[in-house]
Amino acid sequence: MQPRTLQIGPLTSRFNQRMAGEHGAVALWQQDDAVRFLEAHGADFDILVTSARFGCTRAQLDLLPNLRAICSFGVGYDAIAVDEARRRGIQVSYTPDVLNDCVADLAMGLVIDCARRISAADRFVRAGLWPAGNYPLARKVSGKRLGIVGLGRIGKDVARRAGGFDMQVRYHNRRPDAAIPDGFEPDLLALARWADFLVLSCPGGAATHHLISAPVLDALGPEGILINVARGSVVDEEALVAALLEGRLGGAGLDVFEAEPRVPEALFALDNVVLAPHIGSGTEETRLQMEELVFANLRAFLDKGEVLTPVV
Ligand code: 8YV
Repeated sequence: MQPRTLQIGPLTSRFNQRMAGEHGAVALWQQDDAVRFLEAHGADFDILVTSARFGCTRAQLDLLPNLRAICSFGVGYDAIAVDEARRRGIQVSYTPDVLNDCVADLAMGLVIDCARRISAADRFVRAGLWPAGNYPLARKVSGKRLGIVGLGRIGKDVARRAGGFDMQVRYHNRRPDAAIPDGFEPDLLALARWADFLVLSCPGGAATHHLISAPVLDALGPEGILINVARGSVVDEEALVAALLEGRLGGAGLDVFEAEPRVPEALFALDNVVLAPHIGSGTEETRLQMEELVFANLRAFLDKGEVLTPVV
């Protein structure tokens, strides 16, 4: 009997139609009451398709007693109850590597936008303010000091890009990375004190929750700029807003937020803050590659009993 697939939330219409057409996936989000549906039919499903955004909670897993695989669209899996999945022997796949370039590109774009105030300058011109006087001087990027929190696949691509701007790069990890032995900074506060830009590219989840605390923000200081392309949960957002409003932090480029898509409205008026709606992997090319990798993982599980890119 064909294993039964449940898709937990809508992705692109192309993805949704393909998953329904190729795998007969049932759309949980189209049910009148998702919990009632899982209580009544959860035992029917072998495979769950989800994303970094929709995840899969422990409570949802408990209502899927016969699940054998979870295939997620995205590289972050902090919204998936991975420990419980492992305990039950459920394979979990994600979509690493295919989105590294786009997320790293966005990180550097936010560095440059924040330092040179490009978005703010665009608003200045559109508001008709240029005839009244020149735009204020901004800050240089090339040759400055860039700190990276989380030197994983994406962090290494950020470091490579920063080298192209002749930037000095140091990083904070749980341990030094053999590929880049120099530049390891075991003390996050010391890295924040050193850096002109602090780029967050670490995983989300309990281990990094509020890792960027008020003391770290104060160490980065009134000349420092925070860039977050990781997860909103990595930053104490209340402390971040206070530091920006009180001028204790020089600026921020943010693609992720603790309660997204809700964003602290106190940030809206700040010209030293760039706000993006979680678009790190949001390009046609990359999202198509992520989609293909989800389908390849699902196909590999069905044909050989093993996903291709498991969360380890
Ligand atoms: C999401 C992301 O995948 O990959 C991740 O972890 O945060 C994004 O690329 C995308 O927003 C769909 O949920």
